[in-house]
Amino acid sequence: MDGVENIPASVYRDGAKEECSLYIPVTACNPEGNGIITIVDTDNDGVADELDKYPNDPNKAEDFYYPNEDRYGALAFEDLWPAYGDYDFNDLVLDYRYHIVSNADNLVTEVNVTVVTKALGGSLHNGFGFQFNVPSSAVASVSGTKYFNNLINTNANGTEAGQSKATIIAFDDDQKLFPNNSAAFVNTVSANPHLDYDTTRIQISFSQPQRGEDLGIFPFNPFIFIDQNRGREVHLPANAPTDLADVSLFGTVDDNTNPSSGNTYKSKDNVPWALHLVKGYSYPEERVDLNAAYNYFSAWAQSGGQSFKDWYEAEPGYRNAIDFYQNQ
Ligand SMILES: [Ca+2]
Ligand SMILES: [Ca+2]
Ligand SMILES: [Ca+2]
Repeated sequence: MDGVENIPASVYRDGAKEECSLYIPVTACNPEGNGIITIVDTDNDGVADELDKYPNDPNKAEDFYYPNEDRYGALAFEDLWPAYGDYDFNDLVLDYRYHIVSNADNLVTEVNVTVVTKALGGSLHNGFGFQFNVPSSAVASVSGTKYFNNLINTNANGTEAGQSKATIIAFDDDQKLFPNNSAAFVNTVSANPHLDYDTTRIQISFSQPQRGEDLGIFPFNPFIFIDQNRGREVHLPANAPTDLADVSLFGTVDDNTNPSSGNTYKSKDNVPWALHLVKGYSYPEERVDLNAAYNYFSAWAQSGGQSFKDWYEAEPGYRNAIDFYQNQ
């Protein structure tokens, strides 16, 4: 009608378009250019759709993972604290990954935690949790926790009641994560059938966006509590007990904890009951001492972490393969 050739739409392929207002930047080969650039920000959070990981959610813009989007960190616990026990460091073995979601102001609005429980080298019924360095009231909601017993008291927002800092109990009874287990242990005796891991996914939303550094340090003070005794907590060395820890156990049997000096969850020989290995953890066969499996663990622990900082690596002479579960 207007004398302009009508080209069928099917001619345009691979993103090519026909429109008079299309933006074409000025370049050496096109010194005139065309139109003006348009930025689409559907959720109006200040981050353009093409850069916004959540283009339809104004509270979310970016993802961050710890230790990595494709990898897990590892935690392992001994569960006879305050006694050493057999020190095979497989009583609870789990992998974790934190997925932090932040908004356009780079403030954290949501934390997603994946906990993969791999091995239970004991018969006690232990629970697992972690703690942020912000008040319980900073949390809006918690979902995905697994409670089997009538042990954990929670606030309306899903954090644990009676805690000044936001504390999330992921599960209250590790044995019940493996309902089909008929053996005494889970994945610590090489001769027994290997059981599928349990994966627990927890989502925490904050009532107000939080500065990442205010939440604390990865992996956010993880801990177990032993055999349905909520106060019998075991944390990583130099980490603080929660408000519900039974302080009367400190300094008893093999433990040398003194919270006022910050020296917590270590023995008189500087030995811990919890391990954090950000690159993952190969653990000993049931009742095999960690010191037999890893030649330089005790030198590392007794030096206060100064010698053999890479004691867990698979370097020549570092490990004794026969001492590991399924020679992993
Ligand atoms: Ca946006
Ligand atoms: Ca967004
Ligand atoms: Ca064990």
